[in-house]
Amino acid sequence: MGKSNHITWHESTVTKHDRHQLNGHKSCVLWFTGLSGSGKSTLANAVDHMLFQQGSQSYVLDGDNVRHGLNSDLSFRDEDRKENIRRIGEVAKLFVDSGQIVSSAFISPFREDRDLVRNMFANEEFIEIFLNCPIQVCEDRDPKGLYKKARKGEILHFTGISSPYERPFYPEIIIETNNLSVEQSISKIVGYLKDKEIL
Ligand code: PPS
Repeated sequence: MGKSNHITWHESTVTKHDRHQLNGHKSCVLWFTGLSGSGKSTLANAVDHMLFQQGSQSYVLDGDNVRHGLNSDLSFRDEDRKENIRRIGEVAKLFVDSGQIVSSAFISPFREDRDLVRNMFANEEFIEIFLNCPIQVCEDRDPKGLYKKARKGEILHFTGISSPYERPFYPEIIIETNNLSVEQSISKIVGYLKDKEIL
């Protein structure tokens, strides 16, 4: 079933700009992408914590968590990952409309799907952060023991093992998480946000 023809868009009385003025910063999505174990949740939460402590409006959307609820009907097959990312893009857009800085931590392995989300936003609102970490390092970290299971064939369609990861061509930020500490990574992201006058 497609979209109904009988729905009408209502503009909000309070605009995004009004919310930016109240919050003292602009809103955007920090779209973390990378392999399992590359540090997406760690960095997204660290940025969120830092922003929260300084009084900014911020929130984390995390792959594992969202798949417990909103997207619990989706598997890790390509078409379901696509739908996963599309829905998250729409959710992130609502958060950005509400004036927040959203840190989203999804593998989001397909370029086309990430670009679909990018196109939901104004240019400066979508900040793709590629966590560039060799798969050997992610596999050595294996924080949830998933690589081990994937190697044994106990998890199918596992990113980097039995399902592809497409690196972004032109991410706004690249972080080599095997070379930078969490603090160094956060200051790189905050530096970017200040340069772009989001903070
Ligand atoms: S995706 O590709 O963007 O739709 O994936 P995402 O929603 O971010 O979910 C990734 C987390 O799910 C766990 N998990 C798997 N990851 C990759 N491939 C397979 N087959 C898989 N099965 C379960 C895993 O904990 C991922 O979390 P991270 O934080 O990336 O390790």
